[in-house]
Amino acid sequence: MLPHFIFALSPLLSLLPSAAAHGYVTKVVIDGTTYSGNVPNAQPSNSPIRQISDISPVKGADNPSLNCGLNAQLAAMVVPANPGSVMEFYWGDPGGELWPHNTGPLMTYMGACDTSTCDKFNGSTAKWFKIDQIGRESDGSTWYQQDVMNGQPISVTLPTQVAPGDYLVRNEIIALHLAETLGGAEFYPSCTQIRVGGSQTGTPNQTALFPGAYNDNDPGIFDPNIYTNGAPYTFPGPPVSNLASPADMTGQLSNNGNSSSPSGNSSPSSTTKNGKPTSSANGSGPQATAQAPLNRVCKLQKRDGSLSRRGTDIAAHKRRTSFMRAIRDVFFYS
Ligand SMILES: *[C@@H]1O[C@H](CO)[C@@H](O)[C@H](O)[C@H]1NC(C)=O
Ligand SMILES: *[C@@H]1O[C@H](CO)[C@@H](O)[C@H](O)[C@H]1NC(C)=O
Ligand SMILES: *[C@@H]1O[C@H](CO)[C@@H](O)[C@H](O)[C@H]1NC(C)=O
Ligand SMILES: *[C@@H]1O[C@H](CO)[C@@H](O)[C@H](O)[C@H]1NC(C)=O
Ligand SMILES: [Cu+2]
Repeated sequence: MLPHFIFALSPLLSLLPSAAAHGYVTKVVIDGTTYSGNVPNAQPSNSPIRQISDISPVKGADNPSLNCGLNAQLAAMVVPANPGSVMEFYWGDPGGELWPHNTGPLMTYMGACDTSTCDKFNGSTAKWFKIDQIGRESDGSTWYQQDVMNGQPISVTLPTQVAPGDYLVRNEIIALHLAETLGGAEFYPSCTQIRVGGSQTGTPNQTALFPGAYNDNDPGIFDPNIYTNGAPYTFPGPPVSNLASPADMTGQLSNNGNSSSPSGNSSPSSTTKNGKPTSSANGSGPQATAQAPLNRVCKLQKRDGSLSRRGTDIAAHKRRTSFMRAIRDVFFYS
């Protein structure tokens, strides 16, 4: 009985995805100036990006680490930005691997550091407002997260009317490849400390706390239809703030879709579109990563025979499902 059990499982075990393959913000580029991230669980560096303890996901919508990432620590720098500045967030892992997931939304929030400068401010009291959210591309099945997997940055334009002061910018990937199960969602928040200049007077019409803004039962977090192409997706958290709208209007340059509804759930658009970061206006820089080599972890044979990394999460998901089925079969039928 026992040998049979082990023989039945060993080929499946070897197919399970590595638990180590997640990620962190390796660098942030603000209006062309690059700031390296703090490598998780290493000596802290001079960076505006708050250090996390591990590249593993934050699990559970009420986890305190939903604030700025796993056990996030204050960062040393507060770096300059302006209303309308473009911030690009690069995700990877400490070994240089690209982001491994392709299913789920990309969202960005700001929260004023209103009781101290951001290098001393505890984000658990921050009043966050959403400045960007993107989900599936216009084909209805590919998520923009696929672009992150391809090495693209998440590019976000700061609100053009935002008032001066220190802010945390919370860039978040939610990986939903296991979201058919309650509690399966993986949260990856990251906070960067910025000091906004200028003399605008805009204030957000609506704010939220982290944790607090999400619930594990939210339709965009526990989503039995996550693998249904074309299924509507409901972003979790508050709607995109009133402040974000003007900036989003300027962020649509490379969006062939030419859509223009900056508020609402479907297409605020200052983030990566069609595989091109909206901000690399002259074609150099980040865009050069568009043809990044295929990641060995993620190769997948498409029906036409070419290799694609799209669907990796679906493949992993199906492997897990067959793994569970194998266990069930061993226990119930052998
Ligand atoms: C913020 O405060 C909470 C609760 O006191 C604490 O657990 C957390 O470590 C603090 N975070 C930072 C970055 O200091
Ligand atoms: C804030 O503004 C956004 C964008 O216009 C809108 O969707 C949202 O409903 C507003 N919230 C409140 C509380 O008025
Ligand atoms: C975007 O749509 C507007 C209004 O329909 C149109 O005038 C404009 O030419 C379009 N721009 C592009 C780049 O397609
Ligand atoms: C284009 O990018 C290069 C390299 O980053 C930079 O030196 C140059 O000034 C940029 N040109 C424009 C027009 O932005
Ligand atoms: Cu992961």
